[in-house]
Amino acid sequence: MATFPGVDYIEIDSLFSEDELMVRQTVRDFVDEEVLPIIEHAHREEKFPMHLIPKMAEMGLFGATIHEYGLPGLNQVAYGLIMQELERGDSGLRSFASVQSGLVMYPIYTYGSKEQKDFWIPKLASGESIGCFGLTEPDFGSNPGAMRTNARRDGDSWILNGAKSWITNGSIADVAVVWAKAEGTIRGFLVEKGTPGFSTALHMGKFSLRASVTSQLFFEDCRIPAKNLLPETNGLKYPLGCLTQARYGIAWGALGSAMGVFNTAVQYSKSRIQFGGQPIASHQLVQNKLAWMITEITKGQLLALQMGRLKDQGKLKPHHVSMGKMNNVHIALECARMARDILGANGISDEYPIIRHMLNLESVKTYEGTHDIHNLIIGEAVTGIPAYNPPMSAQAEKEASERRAAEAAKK
Ligand code: TGC
Ligand code: FAD
Repeated sequence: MATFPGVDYIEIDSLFSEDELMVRQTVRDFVDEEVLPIIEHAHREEKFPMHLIPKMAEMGLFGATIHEYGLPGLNQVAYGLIMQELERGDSGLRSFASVQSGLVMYPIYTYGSKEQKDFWIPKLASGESIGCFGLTEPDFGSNPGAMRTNARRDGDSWILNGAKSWITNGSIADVAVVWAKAEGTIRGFLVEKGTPGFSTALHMGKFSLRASVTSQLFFEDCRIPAKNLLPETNGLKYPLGCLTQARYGIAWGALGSAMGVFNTAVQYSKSRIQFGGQPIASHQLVQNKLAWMITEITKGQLLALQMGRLKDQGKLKPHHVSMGKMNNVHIALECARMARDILGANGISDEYPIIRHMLNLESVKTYEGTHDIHNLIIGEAVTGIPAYNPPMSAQAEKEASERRAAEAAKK
């Protein structure tokens, strides 16, 4: 298997430290040697490659930026490069690491009690335990603030009721970080596998992120010990704070997919001969696509790198991260579509990685805030005007009210 050469058009590598490059190389080798040979099969079979978890843990890929508990304490750029290389393997692999690190270890480490941290951080870092993050609900995706899942205090416990949907790792998780309205405010709970009243069901039939487990979570009078409440959480900004971590990782990760498909398209176009012996790479229309791809990848790299440097200085704002997530996923998806085109019929075969990346990126465009929600976040930063919930016209208000009345009558 040939080693991935990377994509570096304007010597961006000179902006990384030796340590950052070393981390990248370690994960790059892992992906070349252990992920690429098995990922098509995992994708076909709709299975997450569980056997890779111990190796990823051994490399320090879970909670890599944490300085305590014997973890590597890497800077944010090195963390981003890890995400980039993992996603070059498969978005599902990066998703697993994003959720474990950014959406489970981060809230426990940042908002948890000392007991919660001491118990869970080592287990999650070693891969002995797997975590998931439950925010989205069947009726509340882009607008999680309106969630229905609720928790009521009962003596030394909280009683949890509700449902979460589209939860990465949901059915394989040992601990779920679940967000619920607890007596009026949104709080985080650690729900352990096997807790009576807690069940899960797989979302089957996905044509995207097939090598990733996605589940629904159900809570029916589920009794959670009070010690499992994340004590520092008190409002929507706490789950949104976790999303900032994961979105940052996606901004880097999407570049990995883009680099993977670009590299495949260059190689293929140089060896594919049509019309009189010329490789298709010699045609201007094909070169135009490759030029667009490498230009956008290069701009995306600079955006991700600047975000990382700002994050290390404590200056990165959520609306900066929105630009990175939105732009880099968008260009990665466009690169995948162009690469698919360049490969002709072979572009739709999983003998090549392109169609898999292309389908995966459709999910990545939607999760962690859709492309359009990030547009609105940037729009709010620029204008100071939130446009998520514009006032309805009198006619639309009347129709919505009639719809609600009809639904209520049906029930
Ligand atoms: P809004 O009033 O704007 O904000 C409420 C409070 O939160 C603060 N805040 C943030 N804090 C930290 N990080 C962020 N990214 C933040 N965004 C907002 C904000 O300052 C405010 O603080 P305070 O002190 O005033 O209370 O809230 P809103 O209800 O109007 O919503 C705004 C909106 C639409 C941007 C937000 O709801 C949103 O981001 N929606 C998208 C939902 C989303 O991204 N869901 C992702 C679910 S997890 C997932 O997809 C995992 S995929 C994992 C994988 O497999 O990789
Ligand atoms: P909706 O919110 O219904 O949006 C539908 C469309 O309407 C989108 O195009 C959206 O941009 C648009 N829209 C919505 N509101 C507005 C508005 N105000 N203005 C303009 N357009 C708007 N969630 C978790 O909590 N944890 C997970 O681990 C997790 N993993 C996931 C894994 C996968 C594979 C997928 C596909 C999703 C996952 N999600 C997870 C859920 C994901 O975060 C949501 O799907 C996402 O937030 C969008 O919500 P929705 O699907 O309900 O779409």
